[in-house]
Amino acid sequence: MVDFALTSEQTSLRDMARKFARTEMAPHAAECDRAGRFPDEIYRKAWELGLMNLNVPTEYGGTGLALFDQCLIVEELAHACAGMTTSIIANCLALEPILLGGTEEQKHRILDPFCAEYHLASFCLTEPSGGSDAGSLKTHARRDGDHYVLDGEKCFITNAPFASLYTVFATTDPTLRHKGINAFVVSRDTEGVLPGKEEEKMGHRASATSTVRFEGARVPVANRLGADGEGFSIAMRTLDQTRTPIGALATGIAQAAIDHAAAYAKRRHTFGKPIAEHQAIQIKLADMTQALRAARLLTWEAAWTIDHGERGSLESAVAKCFASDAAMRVADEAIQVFGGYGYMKEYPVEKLLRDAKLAQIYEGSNEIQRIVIARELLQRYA
Ligand code: COS
Repeated sequence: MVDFALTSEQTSLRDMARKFARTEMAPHAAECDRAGRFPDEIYRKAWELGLMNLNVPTEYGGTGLALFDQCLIVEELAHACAGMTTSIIANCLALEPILLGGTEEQKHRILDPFCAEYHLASFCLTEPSGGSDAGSLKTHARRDGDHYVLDGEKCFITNAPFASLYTVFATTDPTLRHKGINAFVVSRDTEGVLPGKEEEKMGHRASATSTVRFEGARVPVANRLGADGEGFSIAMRTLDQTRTPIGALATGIAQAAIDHAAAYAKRRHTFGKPIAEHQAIQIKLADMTQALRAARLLTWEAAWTIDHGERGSLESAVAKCFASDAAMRVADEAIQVFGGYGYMKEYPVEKLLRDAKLAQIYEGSNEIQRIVIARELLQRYA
């Protein structure tokens, strides 16, 4: 039976995340956005409350939540600030390759100390020469005895300036394309690991993004995840898991846009009555509500599918793609409801549009999501 009712545990989790989002994150969202400030103190509090390593099982020191429950939390956090949420959930993305490809020894050796304290990790796949064509990455891994030597550059890496650990994808032989790719866990302390300066971004300005250069960085073979050449599969399986929470993040942005637009529509008067009483505004709010509810349900369906042991490539791509497109439309309409005020930084809705835009790009652009969806669909007709 399909049941849309949350359990009492899920309701408590959602309420805890909502309280944290509204009391700790929202009051600082505008200031961090304006200044491009990385609020480390808020991320530390999120870790203290168990809101950070959501996907890591408790036996390795994480929160150990099902994907569905992670999505409930992510939507609440993103309602307050999508940028902060990106930095809070970046550990889930960076640690997922260890959960998928690591041995028991690697999981305990790497995750136990990492999760026992407040630490940040970054997922290093994208490169300056191409993000969508992940199989063509150029960062090189040369085997040298019981080490690999990494050389190359990653870009657009969330939390990279502040991370103590990186999961890095590199190739031993670019001519092999995806079959030559390996995944490595690299400590920030390693000589030759060089995070770059923070990028100035359009949105998600409370999150830090930079390049990471590897110049002869020596990584023990013991830190390779999976078998030789398994790195691409680990990256793809990671993204299957982590695209669904991006659907939840986009849903949180859309919910915030509707909350702001509906409240404003009830207090703003034109032609002698609140604009909420004009059908032009009601139609906008109705369309925004349809998009929001569909985004949430597709996200929940994808999370449910993966929690029930399926790969969920199609479902997670649908959720991420639909919800981020929906968030973009809903944020755009929220600005329209606010009129000229919506275009002003003094009001909260223009930030939502800037934040929604990234959800259409990162963790695989929405064009890539459509490729994944079409390939998965067509396979079913083979
Ligand atoms: N799970 C497991 N294996 C997968 C997989 C998945 N979800 N998707 C693909 N694979 C496997 C394929 O089965 C194939 O394996 P075999 O060689 O054994 O047949 C291999 O990986 C190569 O797959 P494919 O031929 O589909 O690779 P492409 O080079 O065509 O690329 C896309 C596929 C476009 C889907 C991939 O490059 C991609 O996801 N790009 C976007 C990257 C991204 O999201 N970046 C954001 C980084 S985080 S901000």
